[in-house]
Amino acid sequence: MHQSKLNIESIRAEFPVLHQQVNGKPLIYFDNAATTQKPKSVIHAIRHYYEFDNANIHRGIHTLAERATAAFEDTRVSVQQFINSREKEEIIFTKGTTESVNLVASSFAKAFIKAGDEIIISGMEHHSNIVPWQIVCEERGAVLKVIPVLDHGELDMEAYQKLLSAKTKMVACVYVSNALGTINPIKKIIEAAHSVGAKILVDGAQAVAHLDIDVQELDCDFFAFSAHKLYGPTGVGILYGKRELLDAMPPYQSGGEMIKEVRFEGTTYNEIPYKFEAGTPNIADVIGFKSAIDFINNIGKIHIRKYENELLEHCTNGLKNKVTLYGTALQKVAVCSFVIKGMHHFDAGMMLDAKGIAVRTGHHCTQPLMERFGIEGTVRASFAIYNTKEEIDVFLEAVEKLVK
Ligand code: 7TS
Repeated sequence: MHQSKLNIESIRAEFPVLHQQVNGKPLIYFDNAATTQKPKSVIHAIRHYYEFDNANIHRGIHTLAERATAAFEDTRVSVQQFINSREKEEIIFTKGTTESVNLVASSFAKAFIKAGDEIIISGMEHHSNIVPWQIVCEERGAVLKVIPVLDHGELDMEAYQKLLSAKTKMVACVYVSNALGTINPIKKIIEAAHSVGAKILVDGAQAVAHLDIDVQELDCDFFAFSAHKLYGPTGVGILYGKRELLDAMPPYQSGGEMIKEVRFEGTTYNEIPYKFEAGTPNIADVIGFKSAIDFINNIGKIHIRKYENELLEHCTNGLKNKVTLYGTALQKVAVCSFVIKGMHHFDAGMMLDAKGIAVRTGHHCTQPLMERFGIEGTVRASFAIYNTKEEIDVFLEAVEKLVK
């Protein structure tokens, strides 16, 4: 579909938050990699649940409990279809990518990682895909290896091949970098991990809103993401895992819901996914998430990708000769990360905010990556389906003034 065929104005009309002034200027929201805004359908679904269906799930036989349970489980099926997992039981609700990674790190490690084993991560991971593995290594005497990052913000695939060995038990790698926008060759990374018998966790937090995801086609062992980065609510995350692994892994948290039978002599655990869903979950927001998936499906990822690529190209061309861009890989999502010569990124962020423009500044929870480039942080503009070229023009003019 050509840009003119996507009706961006009617898409924008779905997002109440966009229609306001900030510091006396129309809001320009370019912090979508941190979290996206929510369409009315998501807000309404959450509100509807609290106004009509609020009840705890999986345990009551009364009507409200049945309605709440059905809506909650409907989202699981939507997610299953959205990422094409074989079974809906392979979809586990967590509170975000961070919790999904922690679940795997903690539980997979207990079952499968021993002293001397090696875990590989990349040099462009978000802290949430670094620190849990550092803790695993400390606790189990395993060794952490890191795939280096090349100058354009791409992974050094030759170096990755050399890091892999029979000792590698887990590769945990980001699909799309939040700080640079790089789309990593994840299929090759997965195949290489499997060729030495390692398992692989893909951090899909920045990928799902922009790229088609088919976990069976990718053949990844685990895939983690957060609802709030794809027009859904905060406090909901997904962990996809292959059944045979999830079945073999011990519970991550324990309490209600995750048990089959509790006796003081010993407890048996529930089947997946419930084994990994202890306690009352974030029912309202899980239900709201289904509307976010519907929103994306109604537009179509292919159209989203195409339109966002136009925004990326427009912004990159405008910034190219004015600032230092970080992340110039050939394959990118719509993220522009840059530094203005002689100006601290925080100051740039504050001056842009004064013009109603919301960008992220700092290290983006990727301190080792910033260190790799010898910087403390960047200014990051990241785009979503409701952004426009006109907004980018206002932004470019503001950046131009800062450069001068
Ligand atoms: N992995 C990646 C690649 C991310 O971009 C983020 C969040 C996370 C993991 C953690 O997700 P959470 O939902 O559990 O917090 N990234 C960002 C960001 O770039 N700016 O704010 C949050």
